[in-house]
Amino acid sequence: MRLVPLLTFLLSIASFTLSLCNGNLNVPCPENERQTLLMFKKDLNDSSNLLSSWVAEGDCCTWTGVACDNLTGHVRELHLAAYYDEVAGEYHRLGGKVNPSLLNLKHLTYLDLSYNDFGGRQFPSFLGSLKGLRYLNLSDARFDGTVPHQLGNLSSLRYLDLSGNYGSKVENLKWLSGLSQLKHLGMSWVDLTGASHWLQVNTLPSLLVELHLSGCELSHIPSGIANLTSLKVLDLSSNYFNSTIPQVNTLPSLLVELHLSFCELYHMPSGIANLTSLKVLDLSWNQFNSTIPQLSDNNFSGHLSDQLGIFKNLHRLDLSNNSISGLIPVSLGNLSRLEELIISNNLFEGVVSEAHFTNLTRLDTFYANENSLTLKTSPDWVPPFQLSLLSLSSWRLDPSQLPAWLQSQKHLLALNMSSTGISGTIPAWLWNISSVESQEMGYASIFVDLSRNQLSGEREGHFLEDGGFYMSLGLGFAFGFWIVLGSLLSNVPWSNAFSQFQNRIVKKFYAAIVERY
Ligand SMILES: *[C@@H]1O[C@H](CO)[C@@H](O)[C@H](O)[C@H]1NC(C)=O
Ligand SMILES: *[C@@H]1O[C@H](CO)[C@@H](O)[C@H](O)[C@H]1NC(C)=O
Ligand SMILES: *[C@@H]1O[C@H](CO)[C@@H](O)[C@H](O)[C@H]1NC(C)=O
Ligand SMILES: *[C@@H]1O[C@H](CO)[C@@H](O)[C@H](O)[C@H]1NC(C)=O
Ligand SMILES: *[C@@H]1O[C@H](CO)[C@@H](O)[C@H](O)[C@H]1NC(C)=O
Ligand SMILES: *[C@@H]1O[C@H](CO)[C@@H](O)[C@H](O)[C@H]1NC(C)=O
Ligand SMILES: *[C@@H]1O[C@H](CO)[C@@H](O)[C@H](O)[C@H]1NC(C)=O
Ligand SMILES: *[C@@H]1O[C@H](CO)[C@@H](O)[C@H](O)[C@H]1NC(C)=O
Ligand SMILES: *[C@@H]1O[C@H](CO)[C@@H](O)[C@H](O)[C@H]1NC(C)=O
Ligand SMILES: *[C@@H]1O[C@H](CO)[C@@H](O)[C@H](O)[C@H]1NC(C)=O
Ligand SMILES: *[C@@H]1O[C@H](CO)[C@@H](O)[C@H](O)[C@H]1NC(C)=O
Ligand SMILES: CC(=O)N[C@H]1CO[C@H](CO)[C@@H](O)[C@@H]1O
Repeated sequence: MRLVPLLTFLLSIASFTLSLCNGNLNVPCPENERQTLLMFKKDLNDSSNLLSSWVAEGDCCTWTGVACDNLTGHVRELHLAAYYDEVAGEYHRLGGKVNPSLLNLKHLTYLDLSYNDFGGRQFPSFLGSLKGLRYLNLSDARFDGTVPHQLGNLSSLRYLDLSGNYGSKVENLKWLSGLSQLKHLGMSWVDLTGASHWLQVNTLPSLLVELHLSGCELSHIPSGIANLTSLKVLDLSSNYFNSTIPQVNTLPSLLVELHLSFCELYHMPSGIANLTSLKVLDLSWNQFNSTIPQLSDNNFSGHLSDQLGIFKNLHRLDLSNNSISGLIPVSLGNLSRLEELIISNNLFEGVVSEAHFTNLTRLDTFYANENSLTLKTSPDWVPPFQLSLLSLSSWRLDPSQLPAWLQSQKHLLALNMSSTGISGTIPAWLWNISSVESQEMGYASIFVDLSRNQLSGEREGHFLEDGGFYMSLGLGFAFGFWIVLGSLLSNVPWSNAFSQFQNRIVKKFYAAIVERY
C-alpha cells in the first residue's frame, strides 16, 4: 500500500518521459526551483539515500519524487512518502528539518511527506502559505505539537491528512472553516479535546466525503457531523464514548462506512438501522453487555432478526468481542452481499441452520468462535458459499462429527473447529482438503485446528504430536495455536511457508481482527 505513491510516481515519470518523446516538451525545471529543492534537501536527514538523484546538475523534473508541469517545467508535486523496502522489511525514511525554502515552489499542488520521521519537531507552520496545495499528507511523520492554524489558509486543499502524529493536538478547529474545498480530512490520533466545542458548530468543511477521527479523545459524536451531507466514510473508532449512546440519528443518512470499534460502547448506537446505505459497520471491541431484549428500543438489536435484513448492502459485519446474546436471526440469510461475518467472542446461543446461509453466496470469511452456538446441517447440505476462513471453535456441531460439506469448500485456507465436541475417526477426505490458492502456492496446505475434540485416526498422533507444526502467531491471537497439517511442509522451507502464510492468510486475519490494535 505504501508503495503506491512511489509506483504512481514512477508511472507518472514514465508517462512524462513518453510525452517528452512525443511532443518536444522537454521543459526543464526553472533554475530557482532546482536550487530550492537542493536547499530543501540540505536540511533533511537522508540517511537511506532516497534523494540520491537530487544532485547539483541536471533537470530536477527527473529527480525521484518530483513531478513537474509538462508545459512550464514548474515543480507541481513532491511525492516524498517514506519508502518501504520489502526485501529488508524496513522503511527508508527522511528525517531532519523541513526547510521553508519550499515556499519558493509557487506552483506546488501536492506534497506528501507521510511516514517519514521528523523526530517530534513542530508541524511546519509555513506550509500554510503554500497557497496552491490541493493535497497535503503529513500522516505518521512524527510531527508533534499543535497543528498550526495557518493550514486554514490553504483554501484549495482537497486532501489533508495529519493522522498518526501521536502526541500532537489542536487548540481549536476554527481554521478548518477556511478549507472550503476539503473532501478528505484525516486527523486520527491528534488530540482534539481542546477543540470539542468547534466540532459542534459548523466548522467542518461541508464537502467532506471522508472524515477520520480515530483516537482523537472525543467523548461523543460531534453534532456538527450531522450537516455533512456528502459524508460517506466516518471513522470514529478508538474514542471513549463511555456509556453514552451515540446519537446516530444525527449522522448523515447516506453514510457508507461507519467505524465505531474500540469506543467503550455499552449500548448499540440508536438508529443505526436508519443508515440504509451502510456497507461497512464496525462495532467490534466494545462493551455491549445488554441482551438483545434490552436493546429493543433502538431499532437495531431489539428486532435484530427483522432489522438485519435491511442491510442489503452489507459487505462486512464485525460484532466481535462483545457480549451480545440471543439467537442469530434467520434474516442473516438475506444479506446476499455479505463477504465477512465476524461475530466471535459473544454470547450468541441457539441453533444456526442452513436457512441462516440461504443467500450468503459471497460469504468468504466466517469467524464466529467463542459463542454458545450449535451448527445443525443435513448430511447432504451443499452450502451456497466458498469460504476461505472458517472458525467455529467452541460451537457444538449437530451431528457431532466433521461436517461432510467441508468437502465442497475449494478455497479454504484456515479452519478452526477446536472444542466442538466432535468425535469419531478423522475422515480420509480431510487429508485432501486444500484450496486452489494453496495449490497455486506449490504445496497443498490449509491451517487446521481440530484440537480438544475426541477425534481418532491413523494420522492423529502424527499431526497432533510430532509431525505437525505448532505455531503461535503472537500479537494477541486469542485462539492460540494453529496446527499445520503435516504432509505439506516436509519439502517446503519453513520460512518460505511462513511467508506464504503471512501473505495469504495472516493478512486476512489482520484485516479482520488485528488491524485495530
Ligand atoms: C540521520 O538519521 C539516521 C537514521 O535515523 C540516524 O542514525 C542519524 O543519527 C541521523 N543523523 C543526524 C545528523 O541526525
Ligand atoms: C500534460 O499533462 C497533463 C496531465 O498529465 C495531460 O493531460 C496533458 O495532455 C499533458 N500535455 C501535453 C501537451 O502532453
Ligand atoms: C497519506 O499517506 C499515507 C501513507 O503513505 C496513506 O496511507 C494515506 O492514504 C494518505 N492519505 C491520503 C488522504 O491520501
Ligand atoms: C493567513 O495568512 C495571512 C497572511 O497571508 C495571515 O495573516 C493569517 O494569519 C493567516 N491565517 C491563518 C488562519 O493562518
Ligand atoms: C445544520 O444546518 C442547519 C441549517 O443549515 C443549522 O440550522 C444547524 O444549526 C446545523 N447544525 C449543526 C450542528 O451545525
Ligand atoms: C464514564 O461515565 C461515567 C458517568 O457516566 C463517569 O463517572 C466515568 O468517569 C466515565 N469514565 C470515563 C473513563 O470517562
Ligand atoms: C429512523 O427513521 C424513522 C423514519 O424515517 C424515524 O421515524 C426514526 O425517528 C428514525 N430513528 C432514529 C433513531 O433516527
Ligand atoms: C451494562 O453495563 C452498564 C455500565 O457498566 C451497567 O450499568 C449495566 O447494568 C450493565 N447491564 C448488564 C445487563 O449487565
Ligand atoms: C423504530 O422504527 C419505527 C418504524 O420502523 C419508528 O416508528 C420508531 O419511531 C422507531 N423507534 C425508534 C426508537 O427509533
Ligand atoms: C428476506 O427478503 C425477502 C425479500 O426481500 C423477504 O420477503 C423476507 O421476508 C426476508 N426474510 C427475512 C428472514 O428477513
Ligand atoms: C436471494 O437472492 C435472490 C436473488 O438476489 C432473490 O431473488 C431472493 O429473493 C433472495 N432470497 C432471500 C431469502 O433473500
Ligand atoms: C479475546 C479477547 O481479546 N477478548 C477481549 C475482549 O475485550 C475485553 C475488554 O473489552 C477484553 O478483556 C478481552 O480480553
